[in-house]
Amino acid sequence: MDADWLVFDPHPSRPAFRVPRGAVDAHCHIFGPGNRFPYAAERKYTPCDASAAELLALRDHLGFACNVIVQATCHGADNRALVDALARSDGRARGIATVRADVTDAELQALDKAGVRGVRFNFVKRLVDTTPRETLRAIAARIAPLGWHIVIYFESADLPELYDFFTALPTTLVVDHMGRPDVTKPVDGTEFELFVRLMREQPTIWCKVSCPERLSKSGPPSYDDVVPFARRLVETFPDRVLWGTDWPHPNLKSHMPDDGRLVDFIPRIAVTAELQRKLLVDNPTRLYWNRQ
Ligand code: 0GY
Repeated sequence: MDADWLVFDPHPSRPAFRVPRGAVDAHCHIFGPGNRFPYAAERKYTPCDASAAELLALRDHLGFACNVIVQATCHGADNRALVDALARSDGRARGIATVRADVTDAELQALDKAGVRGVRFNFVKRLVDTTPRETLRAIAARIAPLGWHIVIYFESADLPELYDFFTALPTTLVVDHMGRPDVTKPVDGTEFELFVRLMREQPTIWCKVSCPERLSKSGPPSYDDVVPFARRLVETFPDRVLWGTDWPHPNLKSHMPDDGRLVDFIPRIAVTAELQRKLLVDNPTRLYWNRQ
């Protein structure tokens, strides 16, 4: 394990906010265990083990019904740990995989059967080596017929350059962590306006209003500086937002959040029961469980 990487909180508090029945934690990961599911040779960090059993226990502790487990970069395109976790969930988890362009149709079908509903394209340079756009377009063409979507992860400073590439992709897109806004900049400033424009112009683009612990400069436990950004997205696009814990919080070096307190962040960004139900239940259920 990297010495500068913090371990997730083993005893998160019980949230004061009671999530609605059927709530989905739509962004979380599992790591290994490394002796069963080895980490990828090309990884940029080595995490602590964070097993499927621990994730399902956290789900119950926080009051959630379901999870969307996102393949993390430290497992590369080896989705075995993800598939194992999906099998242990009794249909209460869906997955986002990482695949290469040479993935076979049989492999895609098997992932689909396991509960995978999309792939992730990662543009964060500290996490992955660059994949040529042609390769990503080829993968998109392969997964589109399955009705899958693409989860995209990028830094806000890179959006101008990525904008046209994103809007030309053939599937629904789900943006991780609000496109990682610089929350020291104004919520109505040029940079965040570009992200809002992307969502406004493309009704097939969704986003996760997640990761205050990663984005905040004002810090825990209240992450006040992230609230206006998340709240604006929830209120402008109430039918296209998702929320997730990001457990076990890979690569966080400043502090490790208390997952119970993260759940208590939700009513500050989704301030009515209706917005909370859409964010936590209706939207993720539609995207991940009610495939047409
Ligand atoms: C996140 C964020 C990060 C890491 C990964 O796949 C990953 O390794 O997504 C990060 O370091 O910002 O969503 O988990």
